[in-house]
Amino acid sequence: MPDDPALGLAAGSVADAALSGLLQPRKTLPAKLFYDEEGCRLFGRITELPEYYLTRTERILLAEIAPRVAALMDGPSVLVEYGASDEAKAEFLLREGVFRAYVPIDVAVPQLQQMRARLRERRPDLMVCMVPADFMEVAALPTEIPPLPRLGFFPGSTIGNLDPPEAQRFLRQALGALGHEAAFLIGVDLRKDPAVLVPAYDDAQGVTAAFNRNLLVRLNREAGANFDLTAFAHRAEWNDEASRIEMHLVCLRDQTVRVAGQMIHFARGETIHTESSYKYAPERFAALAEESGWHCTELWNDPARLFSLHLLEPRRGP
Ligand code: AVJ
Repeated sequence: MPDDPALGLAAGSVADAALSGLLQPRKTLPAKLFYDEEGCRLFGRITELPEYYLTRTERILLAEIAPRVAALMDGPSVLVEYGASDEAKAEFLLREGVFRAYVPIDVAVPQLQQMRARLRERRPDLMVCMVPADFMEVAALPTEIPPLPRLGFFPGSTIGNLDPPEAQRFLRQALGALGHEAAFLIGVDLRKDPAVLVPAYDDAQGVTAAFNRNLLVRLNREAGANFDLTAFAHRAEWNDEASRIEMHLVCLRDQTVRVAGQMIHFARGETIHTESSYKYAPERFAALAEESGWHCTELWNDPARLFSLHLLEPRRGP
């Protein structure tokens, strides 16, 4: 199997990641596998759906608070974005003029390169230092970044894809990478009425269903699988106890599927859990941040309380 430089994934790693999830008693697939080329395109369409309030609401909030965040940085700084597939959200902060360097971290190398080319045109004064990596694996930042205070930026409620212990590991590691002069701006989707949440993950046009099923298309192509796409249905459900939306692929009939040389049995009604999207009340997220070495200094949300942006600073004292 060829390497996939586009996604920074080594040969066989898609198959390995898929198999380790599918061989568990409760079958899962890692959400990061969604983002092949077609997955990125479908996610782009999701962000424009009427039901998917997240992206739209966060952009409005960012436009409003960017001057305040920039002012809090109090002088020349570096912007470090975790999971940056384009600079659209960072632009709200970059145009404030306090950032001397921009450090986008993402697995998608072509996207990073396009981003750097665009920024070189528009912002020749800005140093762009791309980090082609999975944001969960970045323990230190490149040494050529100027020694200025850093603002970490993790928009989109991507942190919601991590289970709380993983989110804590991520936050602690980011503290190590960003340093004790840092601040961290994080977009977090709010806990709310399931009547609003569920349609955001099960839209009327079926775009999210296609996004979910595209995982199987990808495994058929890249992991030697032979999934019958008509035998799996999209399901989005609210898990109130865990405070998360779960996406599943529901198996519609008994079948055996080959994946990377292994035969895997699926019973009718069994599901593959493909994504969790955690939703946090503000105080829950603040508590998680506190336990991870950070302190929540500012909180913004839209008037309808759909979405939140948290500004964190390293926690001082014990
Ligand atoms: C990109 C992880 C924030 O969880 O809302 C959108 C991905 N999944 N619709 C989210 C997603 C289904 C999205 N994140």
